[in-house]
Amino acid sequence: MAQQQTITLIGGGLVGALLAQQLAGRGFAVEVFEKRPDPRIAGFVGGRSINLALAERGLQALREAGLAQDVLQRAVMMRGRMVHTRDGRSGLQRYGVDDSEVIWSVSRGALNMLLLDAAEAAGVRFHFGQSLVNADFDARRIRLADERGVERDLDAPVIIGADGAGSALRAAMNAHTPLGERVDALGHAYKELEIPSAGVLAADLVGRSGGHDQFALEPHALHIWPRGGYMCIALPNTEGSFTVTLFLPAQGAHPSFATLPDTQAAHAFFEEDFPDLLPLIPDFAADYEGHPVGTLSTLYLQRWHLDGRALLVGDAAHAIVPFHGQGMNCGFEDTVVLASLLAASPNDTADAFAEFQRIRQPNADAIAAMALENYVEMRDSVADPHYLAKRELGALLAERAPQHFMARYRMVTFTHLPYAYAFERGRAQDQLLEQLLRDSTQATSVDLDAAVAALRATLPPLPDLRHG
Ligand code: FAD
Ligand code: 8R5
Repeated sequence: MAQQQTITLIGGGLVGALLAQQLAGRGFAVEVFEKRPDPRIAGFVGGRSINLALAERGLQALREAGLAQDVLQRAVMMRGRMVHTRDGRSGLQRYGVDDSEVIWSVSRGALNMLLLDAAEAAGVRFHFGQSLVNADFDARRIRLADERGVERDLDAPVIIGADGAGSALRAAMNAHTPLGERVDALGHAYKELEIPSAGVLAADLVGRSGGHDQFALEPHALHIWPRGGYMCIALPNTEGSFTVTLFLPAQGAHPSFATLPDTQAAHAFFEEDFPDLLPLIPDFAADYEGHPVGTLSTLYLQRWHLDGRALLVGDAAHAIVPFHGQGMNCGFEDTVVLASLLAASPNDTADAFAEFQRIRQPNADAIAAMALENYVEMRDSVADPHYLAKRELGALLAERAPQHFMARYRMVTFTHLPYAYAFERGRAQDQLLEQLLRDSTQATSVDLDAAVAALRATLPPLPDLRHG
């Protein structure tokens, strides 16, 4: 690069901060405008400990940025799903074959601050409390507002929007050239509640919950209370607390958020449906009343960029429902692809942006679809005998013919195979499992030699999974 090319990034959240670090490392001058104040000074907005599941795709991006070890040090390993049934029993369904295939619970605030430090160390300049208001793509200028609402205009020849699901840059781009935007509301919403560390809970509860010293529940698992049309989940935090999320229809017949308008109704509902979970949430009423109801939708765009002038990445381009725990992971994977495309053609951003969309959009569409499907799986199929038989047969096939069978969840969560490949291969494998289980209701009564032969005859071997 003869002259250092400037890239203006909108949003210093998870994807913006990681992308900024990678672009600065490749020689770009990166200016980031972030609406919120610097969380390292102001404390993370929201204050509550909110955690996210980090899986292999996100971890690989962090490895390439040299940050994986730092992040893992503060993460809690989750080996599988701990399913809590209505009868009060619980059992662990491992996500992978062993402890090399686990996911990690990380604090959003801590992760964001670590990424900001790393980006700054790489030379990125952050401007906090600066919100994008509008953009003039023909004049190549952006309009920003500070925290008092005072506006100013700035030159910005190349703009990347990492400003999240409600992206202001997307709105500005769409006003210039329609992006073909479609937002599919799920119709379900969520509310976060907190299980404090066991030290804070009453001693009798600690005794009853099995005596994990600091944790009120098994810490090394993602907990699910599936209840058919809805569910609760809980992810562990490093300090021994858990963040619980209730997922429920927004409107309609009981139970929905509409039929649980106040804490009394919600408390009665938990007593009925989550009796083992309720005693672990001592501030139930305050949490339920104080925390907002979050909405869930999938965002589809026909266009992610305006030639070489502006591009959307992360949630701004492809927000998805949370049920595969892949929103951040997918956004982190975006940053690796984009940074390498831009490094390869720093002076032809139009080409890099077009190529980015060409590579990433089919994969974003695939994870959007799989995330929707995983809600059904989490909230009810985990208790369905046919589903369990398929899962068991799949595990047997994976053991016997690892080159030919890998559960879709494992492809998504523990490999770098493109999401679109995992989606397609998962469908083909599922068809075969359905066929094999047509005549027998139990995995153990299937002739495994014949099943493996059928598998080898119908499907090509999986790609080489050793990652470079
Ligand atoms: P964001 O993280 O939303 O960052 C956008 C940034 O842009 C913010 O800092 C915002 O302040 C800033 N901004 C917004 N508007 C403007 C503006 N006008 N001007 C300037 N700046 C602006 N994903 C997973 O992979 N695993 C999980 O377990 C998981 N759990 C989740 C739990 C919750 C409660 C939620 C809400 C999401 C979860 N996700 C998870 C999804 C994940 O959070 C997102 O996919 C990820 O944060 C996307 O990163 P982003 O940088 O694109 O957007
Ligand atoms: N996001 C997750 C999974 C898959 C778990 C499994 C699911 C909360 C708002 Cl709902 C959900 C998963 O199939 O056993 N891995 O990671 C994270 C999830 O929800 C996050 C915490 C969430 C948005 C609220």
